[in-house]
Amino acid sequence: MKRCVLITGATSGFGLAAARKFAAEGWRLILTGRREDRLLRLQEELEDLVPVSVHVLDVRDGDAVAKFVASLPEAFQSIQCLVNNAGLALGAGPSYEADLKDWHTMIDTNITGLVNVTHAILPRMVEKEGASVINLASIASNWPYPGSHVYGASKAFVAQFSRNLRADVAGKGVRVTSLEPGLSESEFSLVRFGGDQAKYDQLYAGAEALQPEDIANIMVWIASQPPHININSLEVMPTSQAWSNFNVVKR
Ligand code: NDP
Ligand code: 8X3
Repeated sequence: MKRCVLITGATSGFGLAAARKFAAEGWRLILTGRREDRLLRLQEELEDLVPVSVHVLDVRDGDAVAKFVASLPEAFQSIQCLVNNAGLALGAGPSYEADLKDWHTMIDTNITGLVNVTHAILPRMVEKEGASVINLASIASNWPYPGSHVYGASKAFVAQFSRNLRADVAGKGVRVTSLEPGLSESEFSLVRFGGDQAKYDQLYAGAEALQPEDIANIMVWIASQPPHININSLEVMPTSQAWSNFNVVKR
């Protein structure tokens, strides 16, 4: 039987592009997100290519995650790849001006949500030779920058959680990857800037940012490696992006 991938956050950006790319490679799809209209449109678009199962799911809700997994149709119960992609940043200002609710939402989504889904799915993947967990971390996992505070810290959790999972599943057939993209053009920044289109346009103008399709190609490449290869972490930036000098603030 063809392989099956579960992608969280498939209604936009990386997750949407990944759904299309995995489908083009013949993978069966389990797609989740909160926006049902987009899930249904995507199902309609892809179901001529491969079997597609869509589920409205807020990853922050542990009970809903457990129910979703328990209710998976039979043809979708054997999962070879989990893409833990659902996530967000809220706000780009300094920590001392941040909204505490935004911090909690990032922690609940990027950490608790990812943990909820992993806890529900990983036991089903153990002993499946060549299975893959691909966790969406970020360059913000590895490098500090002003305004990253809780977002970057939540992604540092994802990167370390990935390494720790990998230590546990060694010898169990499952690969784990921390995928760490840099500047990428998607609704991510609209969400982060509270819907401010002008700020979004300014960020990406002339930046030649990574596109969701670039990341989707990398995801499929990771999942398609021979079973004896584990890509532990993969940090990817657009060529236009690089490190800057250390900041010295003179008073
Ligand atoms: P998008 O905003 O385009 O997509 C985010 C996806 O996450 C949407 O499908 C959204 O679906 C879903 N999502 C958000 N909150 C929840 C929730 N509580 N429950 C379920 N689904 C949720 O962003 P990207 O595609 O760019 O980002 C995808 C991942 O990659 C994120 O984890 C992000 O942190 C990470 N990343 C992004 C980078 C970038 O520059 N764009 C760079 C590095 C990492 P819905 O709203 O329908 O629920
Ligand atoms: C998103 C990339 O640089 O905006 O994770 O934090 S960055």
